[in-house]
Amino acid sequence: MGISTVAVVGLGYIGLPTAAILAANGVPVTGVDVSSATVGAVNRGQVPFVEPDLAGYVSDAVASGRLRAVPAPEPADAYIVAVPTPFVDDHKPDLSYIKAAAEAIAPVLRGGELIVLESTSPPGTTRRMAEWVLDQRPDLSLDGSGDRPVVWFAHCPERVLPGRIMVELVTNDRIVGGLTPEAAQRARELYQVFCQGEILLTDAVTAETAKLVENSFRDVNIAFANELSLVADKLGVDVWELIRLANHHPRVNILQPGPGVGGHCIAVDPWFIVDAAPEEARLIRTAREVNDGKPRWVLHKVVDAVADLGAPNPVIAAYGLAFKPNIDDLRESPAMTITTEIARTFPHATVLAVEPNVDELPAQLADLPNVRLADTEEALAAGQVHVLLVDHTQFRALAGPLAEARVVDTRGILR
Ligand code: SAJ
Repeated sequence: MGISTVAVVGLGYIGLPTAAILAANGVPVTGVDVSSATVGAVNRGQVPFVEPDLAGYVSDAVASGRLRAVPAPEPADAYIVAVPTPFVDDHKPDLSYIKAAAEAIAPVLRGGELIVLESTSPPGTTRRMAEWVLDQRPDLSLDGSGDRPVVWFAHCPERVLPGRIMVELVTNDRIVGGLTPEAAQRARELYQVFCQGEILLTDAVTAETAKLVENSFRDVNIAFANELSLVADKLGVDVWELIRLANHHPRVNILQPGPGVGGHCIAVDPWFIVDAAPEEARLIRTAREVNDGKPRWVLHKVVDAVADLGAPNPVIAAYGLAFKPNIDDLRESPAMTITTEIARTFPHATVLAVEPNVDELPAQLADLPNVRLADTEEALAAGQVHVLLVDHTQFRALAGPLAEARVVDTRGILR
């Protein structure tokens, strides 16, 4: 077949690294994004978000002429769709970005192209994407029927861990599910350009479900740890010690409790399974509820600590806003939710938000009159109640200074 050119639709956390790694392997890539700011930034060789090593890949790819950002799809041999799949009210998946991508690609197809959906998607979405394309292009087909040229559709879910994307893009195994076996084969050829892991072929709906299952597996396991933190608190047991000891059993491996589960993947994807099989996915739903309930429980602990302090205008220091350690990503972050709720619950308090990975507060917090960004030294000196929300490496040094302080430690940093 030969894939000489690739278009990556959606230059976000997945699309831009994928475009850059393809370009680094010699493939001419157009990166497509509806945001003119993103198109402009990429064409200047800049990355609009923080991800280790990505900036170097993007600036090299643009400088070599192999990566070019454009506002709308241009003809290519293969398309990779990496657009958001959020959920709307009642945890229903919102496929509008995929539909918009499909409808933007359809007019430039000539027949013989491969279209790969990478966005994490509910079961059946690759088929719907194909329908959206072929509805616009009845002159093309899935299988050559009626002598119409074929377009090959596949799903290849991204599985890279934010913070390690440029490494895991190369080393992780990939699941490739085709709407037809030949589509899967062709998608494998595309991913072989940069993926050194195993490339496992299946059908599209199994690939879609596998990705959702991976993140649900992690969500259920984190929920177990979060539930244990509530149980241990009730029993007066130290949950970190409890888990450390239990994990000495050869077949036990409990994850770590925290303030809740954040990010745009693990807190979202399990709902796609619940939506697809609401009667059956009882454990998966409950895990989501347990994890989503954790910020409220932490807030109660802060309320108790402030009551114990008894000051009318307390200074509350919140350490960490990101959704996990050592990144600047604040999306769906339980630390953001908790800090916001602390400020709203205590309008007469001063809330010092410490987040070493950002230069300014996001609007959600900046709009609150009693919150400001502070550094660790100021928070340690002025804080009367200290709430540890993210285990950034810098915060490990807090165990000493906070040993005698009034602390709500959601991450076991003081241990
Ligand atoms: N967390 C805990 N306790 C733990 C582990 C994690 O509370 O023991 C929390 C984190 O603090 C964070 C959330 O869970 O708030 C999610 O963090 P994460 O590191 O588990 O995962 P993500 O969201 O950064 O990336 C996940 C990965 N999926 C799995 O590990 C199964 C990644 O491989 C996926 O590519 C990514 O979702 C995605 O894009 O779907």
